[in-house]
Amino acid sequence: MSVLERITSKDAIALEEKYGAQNYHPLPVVLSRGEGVYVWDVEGKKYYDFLSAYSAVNQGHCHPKIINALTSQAQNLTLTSRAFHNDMLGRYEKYVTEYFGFDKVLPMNTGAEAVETAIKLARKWGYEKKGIHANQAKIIVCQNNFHGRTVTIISASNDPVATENFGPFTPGMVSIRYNDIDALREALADGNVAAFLVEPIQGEAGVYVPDENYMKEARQLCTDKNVLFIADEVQTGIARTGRLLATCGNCSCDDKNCSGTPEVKPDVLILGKAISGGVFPVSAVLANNEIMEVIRPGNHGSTFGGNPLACAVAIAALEVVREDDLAENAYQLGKLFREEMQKLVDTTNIVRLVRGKGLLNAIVINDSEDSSTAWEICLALKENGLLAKPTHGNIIRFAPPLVMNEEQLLDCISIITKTMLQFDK
Ligand code: IF1
Repeated sequence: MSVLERITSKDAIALEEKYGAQNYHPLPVVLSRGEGVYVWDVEGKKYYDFLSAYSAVNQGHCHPKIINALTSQAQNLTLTSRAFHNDMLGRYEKYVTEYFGFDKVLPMNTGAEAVETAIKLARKWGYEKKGIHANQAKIIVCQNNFHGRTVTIISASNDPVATENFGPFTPGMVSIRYNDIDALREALADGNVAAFLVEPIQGEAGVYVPDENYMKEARQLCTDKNVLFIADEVQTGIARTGRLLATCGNCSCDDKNCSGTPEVKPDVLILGKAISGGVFPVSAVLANNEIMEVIRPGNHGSTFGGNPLACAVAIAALEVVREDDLAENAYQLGKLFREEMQKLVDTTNIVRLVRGKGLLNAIVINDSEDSSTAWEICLALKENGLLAKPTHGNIIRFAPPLVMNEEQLLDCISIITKTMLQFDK
Protein backbone atom coordinates (compact mmCIF):
# COMPACT_ATOMS: atom_id res chain seq x y z
CA MET A 1 0.00 0.00 0.00
CA SER A 2 1.42 3.41 -0.89
CA VAL A 3 1.82 5.71 2.08
CA LEU A 4 -0.83 8.08 0.70
CA GLU A 5 -3.49 5.49 -0.21
CA ARG A 6 -6.74 5.64 1.79
CA ILE A 7 -6.48 3.84 5.11
CA THR A 8 -8.95 2.40 7.62
CA SER A 9 -9.03 3.56 11.24
CA LYS A 10 -7.96 0.11 12.32
CA ASP A 11 -4.92 0.08 10.05
CA ALA A 12 -3.94 3.65 10.94
CA ILE A 13 -4.01 2.85 14.65
CA ALA A 14 -2.07 -0.38 14.07
CA LEU A 15 0.68 1.56 12.27
CA GLU A 16 0.95 4.01 15.17
CA GLU A 17 1.15 1.15 17.65
CA LYS A 18 3.82 -0.64 15.64
CA TYR A 19 6.01 2.29 14.62
CA GLY A 20 5.23 5.13 17.06
CA ALA A 21 6.38 5.88 20.58
CA GLN A 22 3.39 5.31 22.83
CA ASN A 23 3.53 8.73 24.52
CA TYR A 24 -0.20 9.34 24.25
CA HIS A 25 -3.42 7.42 24.83
CA PRO A 26 -5.71 8.91 22.18
CA LEU A 27 -9.41 8.33 21.80
CA PRO A 28 -9.91 5.53 19.20
CA VAL A 29 -10.74 7.88 16.30
CA VAL A 30 -8.63 8.58 13.20
CA LEU A 31 -9.22 12.00 11.71
CA SER A 32 -8.48 12.91 8.12
CA ARG A 33 -10.22 16.25 7.55
CA GLY A 34 -11.08 19.41 9.46
CA GLU A 35 -13.19 22.43 8.54
CA GLY A 36 -14.32 25.07 11.01
CA VAL A 37 -15.84 23.37 14.07
CA TYR A 38 -16.01 19.97 12.35
CA VAL A 39 -13.62 17.08 11.83
CA TRP A 40 -14.18 13.85 9.88
CA ASP A 41 -12.69 10.42 10.50
CA VAL A 42 -11.26 8.23 7.75
CA GLU A 43 -14.58 6.42 7.42
CA GLY A 44 -16.26 9.77 6.72
CA LYS A 45 -18.04 10.20 10.06
CA LYS A 46 -18.44 13.88 11.05
CA TYR A 47 -17.79 15.20 14.55
CA TYR A 48 -17.88 18.46 16.45
CA ASP A 49 -14.33 19.13 17.67
CA PHE A 50 -14.70 20.06 21.36
CA LEU A 51 -10.98 20.08 22.12
CA SER A 52 -9.59 22.34 19.33
CA ALA A 53 -6.21 20.61 19.59
CA TYR A 54 -5.92 21.85 23.19
CA SER A 55 -7.00 25.38 22.19
CA ALA A 56 -4.66 25.69 19.19
CA VAL A 57 -7.47 25.74 16.61
CA ASN A 58 -9.43 28.69 18.04
CA GLN A 59 -10.00 30.04 14.52
CA GLY A 60 -11.52 26.74 13.37
CA HIS A 61 -9.91 23.99 11.32
CA CYS A 62 -8.27 25.05 8.04
CA HIS A 63 -9.53 28.65 8.15
CA PRO A 64 -9.32 29.78 4.48
CA LYS A 65 -7.55 33.06 5.28
CA ILE A 66 -4.84 31.31 7.30
CA ILE A 67 -4.41 28.47 4.81
CA ASN A 68 -4.11 31.02 1.99
CA ALA A 69 -1.41 32.85 3.95
CA LEU A 70 0.42 29.55 4.47
CA THR A 71 0.24 28.39 0.85
CA SER A 72 1.05 31.82 -0.57
CA GLN A 73 4.15 32.32 1.62
CA ALA A 74 5.20 28.72 1.04
CA GLN A 75 5.52 29.49 -2.66
CA ASN A 76 8.09 32.23 -1.94
CA LEU A 77 10.24 31.61 1.13
CA THR A 78 9.77 29.28 4.09
CA LEU A 79 12.99 29.57 6.10
CA THR A 80 16.14 31.72 6.07
CA SER A 81 17.37 31.13 9.64
CA ARG A 82 18.24 34.32 11.56
CA ALA A 83 21.70 34.40 9.96
CA PHE A 84 20.02 36.71 7.44
CA HIS A 85 17.09 39.11 7.54
CA ASN A 86 13.90 38.39 5.64
CA ASP A 87 10.99 40.54 4.50
CA MET A 88 8.42 39.01 6.87
CA LEU A 89 10.01 39.05 10.34
CA GLY A 90 10.10 42.80 10.99
CA ARG A 91 6.55 43.26 9.73
CA TYR A 92 5.34 40.42 11.97
CA GLU A 93 7.25 41.77 14.97
CA LYS A 94 5.67 45.20 14.52
CA TYR A 95 2.22 43.65 14.07
CA VAL A 96 2.32 41.32 17.08
CA THR A 97 3.91 43.80 19.51
CA GLU A 98 1.32 46.46 18.65
CA TYR A 99 -1.44 43.83 18.77
CA PHE A 100 -0.65 42.89 22.39
CA GLY A 101 0.86 46.18 23.59
CA PHE A 102 4.55 45.38 24.20
CA ASP A 103 7.81 46.89 22.86
CA LYS A 104 9.50 43.66 21.73
CA VAL A 105 8.86 40.02 20.79
CA LEU A 106 11.23 37.03 20.78
CA PRO A 107 9.77 34.59 18.24
CA MET A 108 9.95 30.86 18.93
CA ASN A 109 8.06 27.76 17.74
CA THR A 110 6.42 25.70 20.50
CA GLY A 111 4.87 26.78 23.75
CA ALA A 112 7.53 24.96 25.75
CA GLU A 113 10.28 26.78 23.86
CA ALA A 114 8.57 30.07 24.67
CA VAL A 115 8.31 29.12 28.36
CA GLU A 116 12.00 28.15 28.39
CA THR A 117 12.78 31.47 26.70
CA ALA A 118 10.81 33.36 29.37
CA ILE A 119 12.66 31.51 32.14
CA LYS A 120 16.06 32.36 30.59
CA LEU A 121 14.97 35.97 30.05
CA ALA A 122 13.78 36.28 33.67
CA ARG A 123 16.98 34.79 35.07
CA LYS A 124 19.20 37.07 32.94
CA TRP A 125 17.10 40.09 33.91
CA GLY A 126 17.39 38.99 37.56
CA TYR A 127 21.19 38.96 37.45
CA GLU A 128 21.79 41.98 35.24
CA LYS A 129 18.97 44.33 36.32
CA LYS A 130 17.83 43.21 39.77
CA GLY A 131 21.28 42.25 41.03
CA ILE A 132 20.55 38.68 42.10
CA HIS A 133 23.76 36.82 42.89
CA ALA A 134 25.10 34.51 40.15
CA ASN A 135 23.16 31.25 39.78
CA GLN A 136 20.86 32.06 42.71
CA ALA A 137 17.80 33.20 40.69
CA LYS A 138 14.49 31.59 41.63
CA ILE A 139 11.29 31.24 39.64
CA ILE A 140 8.02 30.85 41.53
CA VAL A 141 5.48 28.49 39.94
CA CYS A 142 2.14 27.06 41.04
CA GLN A 143 1.31 23.52 42.03
CA ASN A 144 -0.57 21.56 39.37
CA ASN A 145 0.82 23.82 36.65
CA PHE A 146 1.38 22.81 33.07
CA HIS A 147 3.98 24.79 31.14
CA GLY A 148 5.39 22.13 28.79
CA ARG A 149 7.52 19.01 28.69
CA THR A 150 11.20 20.03 28.75
CA VAL A 151 13.38 18.97 31.69
CA THR A 152 13.58 22.50 33.10
CA ILE A 153 9.83 23.00 32.80
CA ILE A 154 8.95 19.65 34.44
CA SER A 155 11.42 20.61 37.18
CA ALA A 156 8.57 22.92 38.21
CA SER A 157 5.91 20.20 37.97
CA ASN A 158 4.38 18.09 40.73
CA ASP A 159 2.75 15.67 38.28
CA PRO A 160 4.45 12.27 38.83
CA VAL A 161 3.43 11.03 35.36
CA ALA A 162 5.19 14.02 33.77
CA THR A 163 8.28 13.91 36.01
CA GLU A 164 9.03 10.34 37.16
CA ASN A 165 12.47 9.12 36.06
CA PHE A 166 13.32 12.28 34.13
CA GLY A 167 15.69 13.71 36.78
CA PRO A 168 17.96 15.26 37.77
CA PHE A 169 15.92 18.45 37.64
CA THR A 170 16.77 22.11 37.13
CA PRO A 171 17.20 23.92 40.49
CA GLY A 172 15.62 27.24 41.38
CA MET A 173 11.93 26.40 40.93
CA VAL A 174 9.76 27.23 43.95
CA SER A 175 6.24 25.76 43.91
CA ILE A 176 3.35 27.36 45.79
CA ARG A 177 -0.41 26.77 46.00
CA TYR A 178 -2.34 28.24 43.10
CA ASN A 179 -4.84 30.97 43.87
CA ASP A 180 -3.24 31.54 47.30
CA ILE A 181 -2.07 35.15 47.45
CA ASP A 182 -0.58 34.71 50.95
CA ALA A 183 1.59 31.86 49.66
CA LEU A 184 2.86 34.15 46.90
CA ARG A 185 3.46 37.00 49.34
CA GLU A 186 5.52 34.67 51.54
CA ALA A 187 7.55 33.30 48.61
CA LEU A 188 8.31 36.83 47.40
CA ALA A 189 10.08 37.61 50.66
CA ASP A 190 13.12 35.89 49.10
CA GLY A 191 15.22 38.56 47.39
CA ASN A 192 16.54 35.99 44.90
CA VAL A 193 13.17 35.60 43.19
CA ALA A 194 13.40 36.77 39.57
CA ALA A 195 9.90 35.90 38.41
CA PHE A 196 6.46 34.46 39.09
CA LEU A 197 5.33 32.17 36.24
CA VAL A 198 1.59 31.49 36.24
CA GLU A 199 -1.32 30.35 34.06
CA PRO A 200 -4.27 32.77 34.39
CA ILE A 201 -6.46 29.63 34.36
CA GLN A 202 -4.89 26.22 35.00
CA GLY A 203 -5.97 24.33 31.91
CA GLU A 204 -4.48 20.87 32.24
CA ALA A 205 -5.12 20.78 35.98
CA GLY A 206 -8.81 20.82 35.09
CA VAL A 207 -9.69 24.39 34.07
CA TYR A 208 -9.20 25.92 37.50
CA VAL A 209 -10.33 29.57 37.42
CA PRO A 210 -8.72 31.53 40.27
CA ASP A 211 -10.55 34.05 42.46
CA GLU A 212 -11.50 37.24 40.61
CA ASN A 213 -8.71 39.38 42.09
CA TYR A 214 -5.94 36.76 42.30
CA MET A 215 -4.13 37.79 39.12
CA LYS A 216 -4.52 41.50 39.91
CA GLU A 217 -3.14 41.04 43.44
CA ALA A 218 -0.34 38.81 42.16
CA ARG A 219 0.56 41.46 39.61
CA GLN A 220 0.71 44.12 42.34
CA LEU A 221 2.83 41.95 44.66
CA CYS A 222 5.33 41.32 41.85
CA THR A 223 5.51 45.06 41.15
CA ASP A 224 6.09 45.82 44.83
CA LYS A 225 8.89 43.23 45.06
CA ASN A 226 10.55 43.98 41.70
CA VAL A 227 9.74 40.46 40.43
CA LEU A 228 8.74 39.75 36.82
CA PHE A 229 5.09 38.71 36.42
CA ILE A 230 5.11 36.11 33.62
CA ALA A 231 1.73 35.06 32.20
CA ASP A 232 1.68 31.72 30.39
CA GLU A 233 -1.24 32.32 28.00
CA VAL A 234 -0.33 29.52 25.63
CA GLN A 235 -3.72 27.92 26.29
CA THR A 236 -5.79 30.81 27.72
CA GLY A 237 -4.70 33.47 25.23
CA ILE A 238 -5.94 34.39 21.75
CA ALA A 239 -9.58 34.99 22.75
CA ARG A 240 -10.13 31.53 24.29
CA THR A 241 -11.48 32.84 27.62
CA GLY A 242 -13.77 35.51 26.17
CA ARG A 243 -11.17 38.28 26.09
CA LEU A 244 -8.11 38.62 23.89
CA LEU A 245 -6.00 37.62 26.92
CA ALA A 246 -7.11 35.98 30.16
CA THR A 247 -4.88 38.39 32.07
CA CYS A 248 -7.06 41.16 30.72
CA GLY A 249 -10.18 39.26 31.80
CA ASN A 250 -10.17 41.20 35.07
CA CYS A 251 -9.81 44.59 33.43
CA SER A 252 -12.58 47.10 33.88
CA CYS A 253 -12.29 48.63 30.42
CA ASP A 254 -14.43 45.76 29.05
CA ASP A 255 -12.75 46.27 25.68
CA LYS A 256 -12.74 42.70 24.32
CA ASN A 257 -9.63 43.37 22.29
CA CYS A 258 -7.63 45.09 25.01
CA SER A 259 -4.32 43.56 25.96
CA GLY A 260 -4.71 44.06 29.67
CA THR A 261 -4.88 47.07 31.94
CA PRO A 262 -1.96 48.09 34.19
CA GLU A 263 -3.46 46.15 37.11
CA VAL A 264 -3.08 42.78 35.34
CA LYS A 265 -0.71 43.42 32.44
CA PRO A 266 2.20 40.91 32.65
CA ASP A 267 5.87 41.93 32.38
CA VAL A 268 6.39 38.92 30.12
CA LEU A 269 3.62 37.38 28.00
CA ILE A 270 3.95 33.85 26.62
CA LEU A 271 1.80 32.89 23.61
CA GLY A 272 1.57 29.78 21.47
CA LYS A 273 -1.00 27.39 20.01
CA ALA A 274 -3.73 29.59 18.48
CA ILE A 275 -1.34 32.46 17.65
CA SER A 276 -1.04 30.48 14.40
CA GLY A 277 -4.57 29.05 14.38
CA GLY A 278 -3.07 25.58 14.76
CA VAL A 279 -1.73 25.74 11.19
CA PHE A 280 1.98 25.96 12.02
CA PRO A 281 4.11 25.83 15.20
CA VAL A 282 4.42 29.45 16.35
CA SER A 283 5.08 30.84 19.81
CA ALA A 284 6.14 34.19 21.14
CA VAL A 285 7.57 35.88 24.22
CA LEU A 286 6.63 39.56 24.53
CA ALA A 287 8.15 42.11 26.91
CA ASN A 288 9.12 45.76 27.04
CA ASN A 289 12.56 47.12 26.22
CA GLU A 290 13.94 47.31 29.76
CA ILE A 291 13.48 43.54 30.06
CA MET A 292 14.11 42.31 26.51
CA GLU A 293 17.32 44.35 26.18
CA VAL A 294 19.19 41.85 28.39
CA ILE A 295 19.10 39.46 25.41
CA ARG A 296 21.97 40.20 23.05
CA PRO A 297 23.20 38.47 19.85
CA GLY A 298 24.14 34.86 20.48
CA ASN A 299 22.29 34.57 23.82
CA HIS A 300 19.27 32.67 22.52
CA GLY A 301 17.47 31.55 19.35
CA SER A 302 16.33 28.63 17.24
CA THR A 303 16.56 27.49 13.64
CA PHE A 304 12.87 28.05 12.88
CA GLY A 305 12.16 30.90 15.33
CA GLY A 306 10.58 33.79 13.41
CA ASN A 307 10.63 32.03 10.04
CA PRO A 308 8.76 33.75 7.18
CA LEU A 309 6.11 31.04 6.99
CA ALA A 310 5.37 31.36 10.72
CA CYS A 311 5.19 35.14 10.41
CA ALA A 312 2.73 35.03 7.51
CA VAL A 313 0.53 32.44 9.21
CA ALA A 314 0.52 34.22 12.59
CA ILE A 315 -0.42 37.59 11.07
CA ALA A 316 -3.37 35.97 9.26
CA ALA A 317 -4.41 34.02 12.35
CA LEU A 318 -4.41 37.13 14.52
CA GLU A 319 -6.33 39.10 11.88
CA VAL A 320 -9.00 36.39 11.95
CA VAL A 321 -9.35 36.79 15.73
CA ARG A 322 -10.26 40.47 15.23
CA GLU A 323 -12.24 40.16 11.98
CA ASP A 324 -14.39 37.29 13.29
CA ASP A 325 -14.69 38.95 16.74
CA LEU A 326 -13.75 35.66 18.36
CA ALA A 327 -13.30 37.08 21.86
CA GLU A 328 -16.89 38.35 22.02
CA ASN A 329 -18.20 35.12 20.50
CA ALA A 330 -16.30 33.06 23.07
CA TYR A 331 -17.59 35.31 25.84
CA GLN A 332 -21.25 35.01 24.84
CA LEU A 333 -21.26 31.32 23.89
CA GLY A 334 -19.27 30.46 27.02
CA LYS A 335 -21.98 31.99 29.21
CA LEU A 336 -24.65 30.01 27.36
CA PHE A 337 -22.64 26.79 27.62
CA ARG A 338 -22.12 27.08 31.38
CA GLU A 339 -25.79 27.98 31.95
CA GLU A 340 -26.87 24.83 30.08
CA MET A 341 -24.29 22.62 31.80
CA GLN A 342 -25.45 23.97 35.15
CA LYS A 343 -28.87 22.51 34.35
CA LEU A 344 -27.17 19.08 34.16
CA VAL A 345 -25.54 19.73 37.53
CA ASP A 346 -28.94 20.65 38.98
CA THR A 347 -30.92 17.78 37.45
CA THR A 348 -28.55 14.79 37.24
CA ASN A 349 -26.23 12.85 39.54
CA ILE A 350 -23.53 12.40 36.92
CA VAL A 351 -22.32 16.01 36.55
CA ARG A 352 -20.91 17.44 39.77
CA LEU A 353 -19.98 20.93 38.57
CA VAL A 354 -19.08 23.07 35.58
CA ARG A 355 -16.40 25.77 35.55
CA GLY A 356 -14.54 27.90 33.06
CA LYS A 357 -14.33 31.21 31.26
CA GLY A 358 -15.25 31.97 27.67
CA LEU A 359 -15.01 28.73 25.71
CA LEU A 360 -12.45 27.11 28.02
CA ASN A 361 -14.67 25.00 30.23
CA ALA A 362 -14.69 21.70 32.07
CA ILE A 363 -17.22 19.52 33.81
CA VAL A 364 -16.40 17.38 36.83
CA ILE A 365 -17.97 13.93 36.65
CA ASN A 366 -19.54 12.68 39.86
CA ASP A 367 -17.27 9.69 40.24
CA SER A 368 -13.89 8.94 41.82
CA GLU A 369 -10.80 10.48 40.20
CA ASP A 370 -9.46 7.03 39.29
CA SER A 371 -12.74 5.85 37.75
CA SER A 372 -12.97 5.31 34.00
CA THR A 373 -16.35 7.06 33.80
CA ALA A 374 -15.04 10.27 32.21
CA TRP A 375 -13.22 8.22 29.57
CA GLU A 376 -16.32 6.11 28.88
CA ILE A 377 -18.40 9.28 28.57
CA CYS A 378 -15.91 10.61 25.99
CA LEU A 379 -16.21 7.33 24.07
CA ALA A 380 -20.00 7.72 24.12
CA LEU A 381 -19.70 11.38 23.07
CA LYS A 382 -17.61 10.19 20.14
CA GLU A 383 -20.33 7.75 19.13
CA ASN A 384 -22.80 10.65 19.36
CA GLY A 385 -20.67 12.87 17.11
CA LEU A 386 -18.66 15.05 19.51
CA LEU A 387 -14.95 14.73 20.35
CA ALA A 388 -13.68 15.66 23.80
CA LYS A 389 -11.15 14.14 26.18
CA PRO A 390 -10.70 13.99 29.95
CA THR A 391 -7.88 16.09 31.42
CA HIS A 392 -7.21 14.41 34.76
CA GLY A 393 -9.33 11.62 36.14
CA ASN A 394 -12.96 12.68 36.32
CA ILE A 395 -12.68 16.07 34.57
CA ILE A 396 -13.69 16.55 30.93
CA ARG A 397 -12.42 19.69 29.18
CA PHE A 398 -14.78 21.29 26.65
CA ALA A 399 -13.03 23.74 24.31
CA PRO A 400 -14.59 24.06 20.85
CA PRO A 401 -13.21 26.36 18.13
CA LEU A 402 -14.22 29.98 18.84
CA VAL A 403 -15.86 30.28 15.40
CA MET A 404 -18.75 28.09 16.63
CA ASN A 405 -22.20 29.70 16.25
CA GLU A 406 -25.11 29.47 18.67
CA GLU A 407 -26.99 26.88 16.63
CA GLN A 408 -23.96 24.58 16.56
CA LEU A 409 -23.36 25.09 20.29
CA LEU A 410 -26.98 24.22 21.10
CA ASP A 411 -26.59 21.09 18.99
CA CYS A 412 -23.45 20.18 20.96
CA ILE A 413 -25.23 20.87 24.25
CA SER A 414 -28.01 18.46 23.24
CA ILE A 415 -25.40 15.80 22.35
CA ILE A 416 -23.65 16.29 25.70
CA THR A 417 -26.96 16.24 27.58
CA LYS A 418 -28.16 13.10 25.78
CA THR A 419 -24.84 11.39 26.49
CA MET A 420 -24.70 12.38 30.16
CA LEU A 421 -28.22 11.03 30.69
CA GLN A 422 -26.95 7.67 29.39
CA PHE A 423 -24.64 7.61 32.41
CA ASP A 424 -26.94 9.17 34.97
CA LYS A 425 -27.72 6.74 37.76
C1 IF1 B 1 0.95 17.66 25.75
C2 IF1 B 1 -1.66 19.55 28.45
C3 IF1 B 1 -3.04 21.32 27.53
C4 IF1 B 1 0.13 24.66 27.83
C5 IF1 B 1 0.52 25.80 28.58
C6 IF1 B 1 2.70 25.70 27.69
C7 IF1 B 1 2.38 24.58 26.93
C8 IF1 B 1 1.08 24.04 26.98
C9 IF1 B 1 -0.48 26.48 29.49
C10 IF1 B 1 3.45 23.96 26.04
C11 IF1 B 1 0.73 22.86 26.16
C12 IF1 B 1 -0.55 21.02 25.50
C13 IF1 B 1 0.64 20.10 25.42
C14 IF1 B 1 0.10 18.74 25.12
C15 IF1 B 1 -1.33 18.70 25.66
C16 IF1 B 1 -1.69 20.14 25.93
C17 IF1 B 1 -2.13 20.38 27.31
F1 IF1 B 1 -2.64 18.66 28.57
F2 IF1 B 1 -0.52 19.01 28.22
F3 IF1 B 1 -1.59 20.34 29.51
F4 IF1 B 1 -3.41 22.06 26.58
F5 IF1 B 1 -3.58 21.48 28.67
N1 IF1 B 1 1.78 26.28 28.49
N2 IF1 B 1 -0.33 22.19 26.33
O1 IF1 B 1 -1.16 24.18 27.92
O2 IF1 B 1 3.15 24.20 24.70
O3 IF1 B 1 5.13 22.96 23.85
O4 IF1 B 1 2.89 21.90 23.71
O5 IF1 B 1 3.42 23.89 22.27
O6 IF1 B 1 2.15 17.90 25.93
O7 IF1 B 1 0.39 16.58 26.04
P1 IF1 B 1 3.68 23.18 23.59
